[in-house]
Amino acid sequence: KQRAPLVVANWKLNGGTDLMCASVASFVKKRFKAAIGIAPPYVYISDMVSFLRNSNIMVGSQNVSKFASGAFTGETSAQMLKEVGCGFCLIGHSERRQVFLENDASCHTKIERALAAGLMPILCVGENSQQHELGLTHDILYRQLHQALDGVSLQGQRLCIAYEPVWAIGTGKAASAAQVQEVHEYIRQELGAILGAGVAGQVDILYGGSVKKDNAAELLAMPNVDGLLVGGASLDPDHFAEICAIAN
Ligand code: G2H
Repeated sequence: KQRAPLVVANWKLNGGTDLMCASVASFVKKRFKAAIGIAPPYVYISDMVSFLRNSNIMVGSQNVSKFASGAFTGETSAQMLKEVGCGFCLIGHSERRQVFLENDASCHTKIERALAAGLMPILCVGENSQQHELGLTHDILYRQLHQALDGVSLQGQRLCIAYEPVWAIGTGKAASAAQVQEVHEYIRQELGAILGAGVAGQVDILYGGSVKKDNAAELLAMPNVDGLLVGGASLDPDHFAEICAIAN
C-alpha cells in the first residue's frame, strides 16, 4: 500500500471531558505512523483541537448540516466545523440513516457542503442484516455510492468511504477479513465508475463495525482496506492506541 493507514475514532454519543483528557494524554506521548482521526461529540471539538495542536492527529465531527446557514435550530455547518479546526466529518453513518432518517440525497448535499468548506468527507455505507442475508450487499452499496457521489467533483480534495455493515456495528460480530476485502474491491470498482479510476485509487476505504485490537491486523492486511473506523473500542484510550499501533 502506498499510504499509511487511517484510523478514525467515532465516539458517538459517549465520552466527555474525562475521556478527552485521557485520550489526549495517551496520544501525545506516542508517535504513530498511521494517520489518526478522532470524532468526539460537537461540544468537545474545539478543546480537542487545541489539546492536539502539536500532534498529527486530526479532529473531526460525526455529522454536518446539509444547510449552509439560516433558521435551522440545532444544526452545525461545514464552514463552522472548518473554522474550529475540524479536518473531516462523518456523513451518513448508519445510525444517522436509521434513527434520524437521513438518506442518500442528504448525504449527497452534505458531501458537497463538506468539500466546499475544505473538510474531508468520510461517507459511511453498508447493508443491514436482512439485505446481507438476501445477497443484496452490492445493490445497496451501488445505490448508496452513486446517489451520494454522482456529479461530485473532488478537484484534488480527499474523500474517504467507510464500509460499515449494519449487522457488524456494535454487535461484537465483525465481518471477516475476506468479506471486507471482497466488498472493498467492489466499492473501489464503483468509485472508478463514478470518479474515474485514477481518483478512485486515491480514496481511502475504511472498514468499521466491531473493530478491536484482536481483528485490526487481519483487516488491515487486506489490499483494499486503507484504514479503520472504530466505535466502541475507541472509548478506551489504551485500546484505541493499541489499534493505532497495529496500523503503524
Ligand atoms: C461502527 C463503529 C464505528 P463499533 O458504527 O463507527 O462502531 O466499532 O462500536 O461497531
